[in-house]
Amino acid sequence: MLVSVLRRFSAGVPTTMVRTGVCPVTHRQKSSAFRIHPRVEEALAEGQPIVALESTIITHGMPYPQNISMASEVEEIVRANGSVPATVGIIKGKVHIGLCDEEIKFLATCKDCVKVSRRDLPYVLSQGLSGGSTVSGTMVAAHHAGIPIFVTGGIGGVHRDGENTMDISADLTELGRTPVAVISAGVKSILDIGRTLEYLETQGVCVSTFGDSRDFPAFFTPSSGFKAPYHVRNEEEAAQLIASSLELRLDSGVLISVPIPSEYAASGLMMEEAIRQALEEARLQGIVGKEVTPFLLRRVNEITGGKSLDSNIALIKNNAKVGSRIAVALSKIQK
Ligand code: PSU
Ligand code: MN
Repeated sequence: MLVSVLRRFSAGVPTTMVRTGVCPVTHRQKSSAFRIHPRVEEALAEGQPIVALESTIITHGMPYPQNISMASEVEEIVRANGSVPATVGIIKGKVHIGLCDEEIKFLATCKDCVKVSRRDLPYVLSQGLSGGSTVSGTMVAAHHAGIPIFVTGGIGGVHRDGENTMDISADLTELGRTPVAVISAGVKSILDIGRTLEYLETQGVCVSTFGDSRDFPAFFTPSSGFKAPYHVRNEEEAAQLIASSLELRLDSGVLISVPIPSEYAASGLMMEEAIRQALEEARLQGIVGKEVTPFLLRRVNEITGGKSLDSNIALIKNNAKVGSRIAVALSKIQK
């Protein structure tokens, strides 16, 4: 207690008064590549539950203004369910862990923001650029700060035809090398879901669904036709799974897939048709590399007349609720 009080005073910021939404007057860390928001620092020092959130979803995954309202609503849901939100993003060459409202607005409206995965971090920092962190970039930051839980919508995976193009998201290798638990709604069917699960197995990632079924979710729809190896029935079981992974010091991540609530699920057939068309357009236009996922997300949303975006937002909010409760359960185990 005394230590944390002293820490607060030495930071020069009365951190109990601020929430992550408020811009800090100062950060304690002056020289490192990272900037941890005082509210997140306080939560870390006191062992409060924290949920990391990504920002490529803000910069590249959703259009303005839905991206900004989604980002602040998701933070609010995390708070309402007992955890401190820590949205990660890169602002002028620093990796921020915990963004204030102004910084989220900056990312939501910037035109030249970079999509930042692990491999992009050194360049973006050296050039003082700004960007949204992907699942892999966010895991690097969460691990640096010591945040074991991270909520997103969907992770990247093995792309369709990936066995020829070798287009396999860095999210999968990150899950294999970084001990952070990722709560997502499974893998989008723009990807090859079967090969994605195979690749996660190769990487040693413990994959589990959340709920009574082992049906691996396909983002917009609650099941993909593939099974996860395991399922956890509730937040406590999920927290126990994460605690065991940390205890083992495996240095690899855990993937917990939460199916989209059925009332928000999109028609699988409609999504499949939109995805088929978007994939064909990407091929004809020669879209490759890191542009593929943002292109497909945008086109699928346009083709479905915004229906995919509605489902996308609903499932992220649901993941935020579940993830925040898992973080609360984990912090009780760790006390
Ligand atoms: N899936 C979504 N929305 C997203 C992404 C994936 O439904 O915004 C983003 C995430 O940040 C993810 C990244 O980490 O795309 C994966 O990109 P790539 O396929 O290029 O690895
Ligand atoms: Mn790729």
